[in-house]
Amino acid sequence: MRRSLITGATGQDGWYLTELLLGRGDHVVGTSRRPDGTAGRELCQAAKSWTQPNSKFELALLEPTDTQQVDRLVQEFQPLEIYNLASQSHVGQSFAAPLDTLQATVGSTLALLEAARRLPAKLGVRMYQASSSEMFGAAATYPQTEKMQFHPRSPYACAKVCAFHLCVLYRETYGVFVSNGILFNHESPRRPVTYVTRKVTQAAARIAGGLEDELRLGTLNAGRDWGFAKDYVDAMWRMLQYDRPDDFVIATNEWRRIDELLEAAFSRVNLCWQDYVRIDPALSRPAEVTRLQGNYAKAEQLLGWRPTTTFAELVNMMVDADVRNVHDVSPVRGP
Ligand code: GDR
Repeated sequence: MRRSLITGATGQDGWYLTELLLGRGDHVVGTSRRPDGTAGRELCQAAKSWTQPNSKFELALLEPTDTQQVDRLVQEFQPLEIYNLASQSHVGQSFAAPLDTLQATVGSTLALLEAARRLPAKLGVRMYQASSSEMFGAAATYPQTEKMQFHPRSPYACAKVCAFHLCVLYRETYGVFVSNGILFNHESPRRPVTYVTRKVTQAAARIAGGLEDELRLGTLNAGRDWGFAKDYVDAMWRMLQYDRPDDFVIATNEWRRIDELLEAAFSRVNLCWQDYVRIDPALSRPAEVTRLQGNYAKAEQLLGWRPTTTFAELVNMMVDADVRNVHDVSPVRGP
């Protein structure tokens, strides 16, 4: 049985990746800081239905920045594939907690790189690093490719740039097979409501259901390249099947402004977003990234990867899920 390790398994991507790997017959160990919390319980429950006769799932407690804990788990489990998804992944919150963000992102990456390089070479471990389009930040040209310079605009992005370069360093210096996935924004009905897409789709559903009467956003003056998270975890997996480690942009080649997101979501429930959306400066960021748009040509050429879901299909999927579950979750107040 192939052994795979996923750190930060209870997040959106961890769910889709666990599903993919269990479907392929892997023995998956997912890690979380709070495996007994709601997200952990829900993931374990869902994993039962994804587990095949030949696959297996366990959720383990792990502090991903604790080098000893990480090393112990890696040496004992001896995974063939490691997916490092653990991080403080909210860009807005990174301004309020810059040091925590840096420590969580850089510390977890370094701990895994060290553990991976100490594994016997004959095992041939391969590691995936969750790098981010936020590293491009204030980039002046579009669309963004693997060759472009980084210009981070948040503590989150600075931390991701550092982790990215650590991976390149360990690849070049110690021969660790580690690939950076420079993923642009990727969303789904499993996205937490603290991110703008889900905040918008949930608000559209709640307003249509008469449960809310306004949506507060930090700014409309930004746009992103939004894809479907399930497509993006498939790209992670493909990176580790490729014959050499490398860095790949994963994106859709298209970008949409936030007002286009609002239009798509609110029109799905026959509402006019201009009647409900208010700008709240308290929700804006000290520094903003106004346009991210990726070019996935390299991933298509080398990995055979391309996105399968359009922006309109993604938004409709998310709004429809929020309409179905409109009474299940409470609205988000913060950014
Ligand atoms: P992002 O995602 O920062 O791109 O990072 P997010 O959805 O948080 O923001 C996207 C854009 O929307 C603007 N915005 C708001 N955002 C939030 N969350 N809440 C608001 O009320 C709001 N109003 C406007 C933001 O300012 C921004 O311009 C995501 C994360 O998943 C990262 O971990 C990942 O690395 C990148 O995507 C790729």
